[in-house]
Formats: sequence, structure tokens, C-alpha cells
Amino acid sequence: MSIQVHINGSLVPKEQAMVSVYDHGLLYGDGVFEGIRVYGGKVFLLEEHIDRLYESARAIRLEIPVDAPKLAAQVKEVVEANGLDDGYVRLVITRGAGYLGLDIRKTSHPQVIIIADTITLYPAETYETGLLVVTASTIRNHPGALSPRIKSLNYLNNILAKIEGTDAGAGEALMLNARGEVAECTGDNIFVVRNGIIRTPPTDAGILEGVTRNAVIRLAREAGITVEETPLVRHDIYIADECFLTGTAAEVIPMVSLDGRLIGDGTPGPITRDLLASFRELTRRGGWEDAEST
Ligand code: PXG
Repeated sequence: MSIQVHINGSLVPKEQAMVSVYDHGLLYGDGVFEGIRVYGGKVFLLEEHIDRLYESARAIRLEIPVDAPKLAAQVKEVVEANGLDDGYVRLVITRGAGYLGLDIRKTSHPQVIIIADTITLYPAETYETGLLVVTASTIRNHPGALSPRIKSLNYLNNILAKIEGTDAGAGEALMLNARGEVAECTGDNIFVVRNGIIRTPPTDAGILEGVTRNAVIRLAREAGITVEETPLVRHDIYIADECFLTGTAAEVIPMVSLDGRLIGDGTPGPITRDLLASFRELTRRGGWEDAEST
């Protein structure tokens, strides 16, 4: 049976799930999205993703035509309709079809699209060996131009950096901000460990405030580890004992080299390994009990 896609409140076979070529999501990258994981048939940290989606939409003056509880119910509906056990939900809101031109008044009917499918992940072996990363020359979008906190359909900034990483044979690319500080990788947040303390750039370093990032901060603090949100430069990564990345697709993935410098002894460190294990345990539990409201 064909995959069913939720579009504007209806489930349709994926071949019939379509948007207009006049949609401003396509024409201008005008829209927002979320990428969410499904573990054991349950949508992981759904409430956090839904909250961020509405915040992104608010920031670009896009009114999502359904309310958050309804949207959450639709996400669950499409996961069930596809009998998805472990998989991926892509929630996309576009500005909708309209006339040519940037004016948002030239559009009507934002499109609400929910795809539940499988996703290609890093091979299991990468979690044992760790990722090699290079710094991209493409800096992260300046927050004064387009805030990286908005998860918008405009991913060219990250794609251009990702190309640099791929060309260099690296698994990810590190992006700096306009101040030369560490921001994040193209689709993951970054953390370093030194002398038992975990550090990660603050949101005002110009990053996406990752749902996985926030979950890992909480897990680390629950384990009694100090976590500081503080500006970092590349030197902090070069001299770190351990480094890891977090993201919906990557979960917690060790990073063992930056720009040809080995981090620590060049293998995934103990704090990284413990956090990956406790993160996976959290996915099996389906999240924290106090986040069960959707
Ligand atoms: N930074 C950036 C720029 C991202 O795009 C993250 C950090 C990690 O955030 P989360 O909330 O996932 O912990 C991301 C996440 C996709 C896809 O389909 C992209 C992401 C996540 C899931 C799927 O390309 N990016």
C-alpha cells in the first residue's frame, strides 16, 4: 500500500499529495518545517517540535490554519495510518499559492503537509568511530538577516556549507557565526567536553535551538554533569577532551576530528558514550513523563 500523506486535513496517497507551482514555499522558500522522529510507534518530543513550529511561523508572520492540539493529532493520525514503527515525520507549512511577488498578501491558504516515512541515518559504525568534521567558509546566517532560530524552508545557507563538508570528505561541516565563534553544524548542534564540564554555544550565537540539544542538556544535568551555554571558538574544539553533535536524525553522535586535528584521543569519549546511551534510553521510554500533554 502506498504511503499516506496528510495534506490540509486529509490523508491521501503520496502520489496525490501535491502543492501548486505558485506556492511561495517553492517560489521563495517561504514557510517553516519540523523534522521529528518516531520510535516504537510513538512520536518523540512532539510537543517541543510543535511549539517550535508555531514559534517559527509567528516569527515569519505565517498563520498556521489549525491549532496546535489539532496539528499534533494529525501527526499521530498519519503515523498510525502508515503503521510506522520507527521513522520520521516531516511537518511542512508553506505560505500557500498566490501571485508572483514577495508580498505575503499575494498568497492565501497556507499548505499544511505531514509526511511520515523512513529516513536515512548515519551508519551504526559512525557512532563507534566518530565523525570527521571540517569548518566551512560559509558562515551561518547572521541573526539580523534571517534568524537561525527560525526553522524555515530556506536551507541554502546550510546546504552551501554541507557541500563544502562533502567535498572535503567530511561527515559534517562546522559553521561559524559572523563574530567567528562556533555556531553549529549544518543540521546538528555541537557540544564539547573538557575536564568533565559540557559546553555548547548559547542560542544568541546564531543557532537553531535544537530539540535534541535541549533534551541532552537536561539528561546531562540529571546525571549531575555541569552544562554551560557559553560562546565557543574553534580552539575550544581543538583542545576538547570530547566533542559530539546532536540532532533529530543524528541523535547524539561523536565527533572525533576538526580540520585535521584529532579531538581527545580521536575516539568517542566516555561522557559522549554515556549520553548517547541515556538518549537512546529516553527514546525507548518515549520522552519524559512531564511532557505527556499532546
Ligand atoms: N541545527 C540545524 C541547522 C538543524 O537543521 C539541528 C540543529 C538540530 O535540531 P533538532 O531539533 O533536530 O535537535 C537541526 C535539525 C531534515 C532534518 O530532514 C533536519 C533537521 C532535523 C531533522 C531532519 O533535513 N535539522
